[in-house]
Amino acid sequence: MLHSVGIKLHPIISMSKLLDVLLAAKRINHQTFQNVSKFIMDNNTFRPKEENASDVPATKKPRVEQNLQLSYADRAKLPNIHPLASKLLKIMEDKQSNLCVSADVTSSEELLQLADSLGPKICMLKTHVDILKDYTVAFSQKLQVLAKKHNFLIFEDRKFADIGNTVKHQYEGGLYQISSWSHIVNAHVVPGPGVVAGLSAVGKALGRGCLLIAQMSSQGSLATGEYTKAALKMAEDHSDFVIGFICVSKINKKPEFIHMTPGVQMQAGGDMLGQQYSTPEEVIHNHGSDVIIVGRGVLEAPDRLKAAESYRKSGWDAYTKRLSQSGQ
Ligand code: S5P
Repeated sequence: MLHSVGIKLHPIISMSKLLDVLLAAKRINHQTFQNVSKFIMDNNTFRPKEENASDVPATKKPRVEQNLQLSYADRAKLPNIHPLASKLLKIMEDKQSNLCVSADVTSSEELLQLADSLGPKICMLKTHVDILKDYTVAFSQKLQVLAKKHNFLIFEDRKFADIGNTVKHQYEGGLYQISSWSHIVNAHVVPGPGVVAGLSAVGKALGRGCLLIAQMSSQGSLATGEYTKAALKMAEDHSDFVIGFICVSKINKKPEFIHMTPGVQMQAGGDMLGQQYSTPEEVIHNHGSDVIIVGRGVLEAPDRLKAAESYRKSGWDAYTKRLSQSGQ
C-alpha cells in the first residue's frame, strides 16, 4: 500500500534476525520467539520474483523463505509431523521419487502387475477400488505385500463426502474395508469437520492418514477461494489425522503438510471430460507441490515402466531445482 502511494521501503533487518537478536539479548523468552517465528512462517507472503529467484544469493534470502523450502528428508524429521507423513517423506527421499501412480484399471490382476512392476519407481500407489470388477480380500492382501516389498504407500482415492457417522462405516466396513489396507484416504470438506472426525474415529488408531481435497484439477471446480481456506483450517484443526491436501498448488506453508497434485502429464492440456493437465515441472517447481499424481500419462504409454521412470525423473529434477534455488 505504501508502495502504491510512492513510498519506497528499505528493510534494514529481517523479522527473523530481529527475533534472534532479541532472544540473544534476553529481551524476549523462548516461548515468544517460537510464537512469533510461527506467526511469520504462517503469514509470510514474500516471494522473490520468479525471474530473479535464482539470482538472489541464498544467504541474502529471508530465513523464513528458506524454511519454507526444507528438503523432504528434513521435513520427515520435524518434531510435530504425523508419523505417516514422516514415513512418506522418507520414502520419497530414499527412492528419489515424488511420483504417485494412479492405477485406474478395472482388473485386480492388472493392478497387482502394475504395483509390482512400477513399485520401485513410486512413493505411493493410488487406487479406485470401486472401479475394480473383481475385488477380493486376497487382492487387498497381495497389494499390501507389494507395498512392503517395494516400499510405497497405498492411497485409496475414495473421496469420502458424507456425515461423520456414514463415512465411518464406509471407511471401515462394507465390501472393501478400506481402513484395513489403505494407508491414506481422502475426503471432501463439503460436509464440514464431521467427515474428518468420522474417518479419524476409525483410522487414527490404525496409524492411517487423510488428505483433504482443497482444490481439484477439473475445469470449473467449485473448490476455490473460501472453500480452499476452509479446507486448510480443517486440516490444521485435525493435524493428528490429516497429513496434507489434494490441491493444484501449494496452499499451506506448514512443512508438516504434504501437497499432492493430480492432473499431471508431460504436456499441459486436458481431456474431453474437463480434466486439466500441468507438467511435473509446473506442479513441483512453479507451484510448490510435493507429489505428482499421474494416471493416464503412465497407463496409456506404450511402455508403462519407461513412462513411470520419466515422470519420476521429471518430478525429482523439478524438486531438486526448487531446493537448489532456495539455497538448500
Ligand atoms: O482434482 C482431482 C483429484 C483427484 S484425486 N483430480 C483428479 O484427477 N484426481 C484423480 O487423479 C482422478 O480421480 C484420477 O484417478 C487421477 C488422474 O488421472 P489422469 O488419468 O487424468 O492422470
